[in-house]
Amino acid sequence: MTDYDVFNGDADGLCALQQLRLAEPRAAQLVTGTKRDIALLARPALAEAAAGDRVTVLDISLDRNRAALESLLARGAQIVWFDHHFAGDIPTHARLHAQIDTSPQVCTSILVDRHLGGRYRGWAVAAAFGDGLTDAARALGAQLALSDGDFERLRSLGEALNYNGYGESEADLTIHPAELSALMRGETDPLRFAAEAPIVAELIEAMRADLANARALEPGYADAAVAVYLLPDAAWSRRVSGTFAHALAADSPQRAHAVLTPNAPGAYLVSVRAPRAHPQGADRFCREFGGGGRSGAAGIDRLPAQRLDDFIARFARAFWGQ
Ligand SMILES: [Mn+2]
Repeated sequence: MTDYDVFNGDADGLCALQQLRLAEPRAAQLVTGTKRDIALLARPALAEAAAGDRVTVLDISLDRNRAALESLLARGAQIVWFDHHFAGDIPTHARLHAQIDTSPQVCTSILVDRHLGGRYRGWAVAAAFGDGLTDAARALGAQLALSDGDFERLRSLGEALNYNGYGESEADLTIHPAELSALMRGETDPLRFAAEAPIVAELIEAMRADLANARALEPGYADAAVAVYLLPDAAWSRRVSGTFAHALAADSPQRAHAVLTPNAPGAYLVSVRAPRAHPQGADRFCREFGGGGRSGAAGIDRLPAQRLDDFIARFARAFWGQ
């Protein structure tokens, strides 16, 4: 019998697994990757999973893993699934136990916290901060009698664990999430982990250094209404692009921003943020280039380099609500 722990490589996935394995220790095979790598159930590591094997799946969309799930069920595996992403129809099956809740103030670690009756709640608070659910993190932490300083330490831990998941491939990450999970294993107190584990200070420093690199760049194009930044072809660029776009939007709420990062030969990954003051139109704009997203924040997966000038010209001309 083999156990598999399949989890998104961000703060939420890590902290969800942390709580479950504190409650029920298992020497499972870990299947994880970058934050953007969500097709985890189709990994070759699971190809042999069959009757008697137990598969725990955390913080990845059931809908995006449906075919692999059906195949695992057909092979007789037992599956437990916690998640807050779009799931579509959840198959009814005696060997599938799914706890899926897509409400906006919930993350996977909060669902696991509920399942365990709040036994390892500090880890769920860190995860909620990492997923950007500040209000949910504060509400959950209110039951723990945390000081303001403790809240800040859990926030910084959650953000650092989350930041480590960003990158185009596993080679871009400061530490592989499976290794990070192994360092966390057995620790009941996230505040002690934050204070004592050297990896936490390393992750916080990596995030600070990446952002400082990005902030040192001049925009490739800027006027009163928009700014476009072109990051160099480097691992730190691929880690920082989304965080940098977020920081720019917070700094200049009247401006629309685009951050372009080389992610393949002759192509860019593009993060677009509409002005914070009028968070409209980012998705519409990105669809012109085959991308998508939400009205305030959207993106393009592969912008061919030969369309760069056209992109900048149209971005500058687009109506951003001013
Ligand atoms: Mn999550």
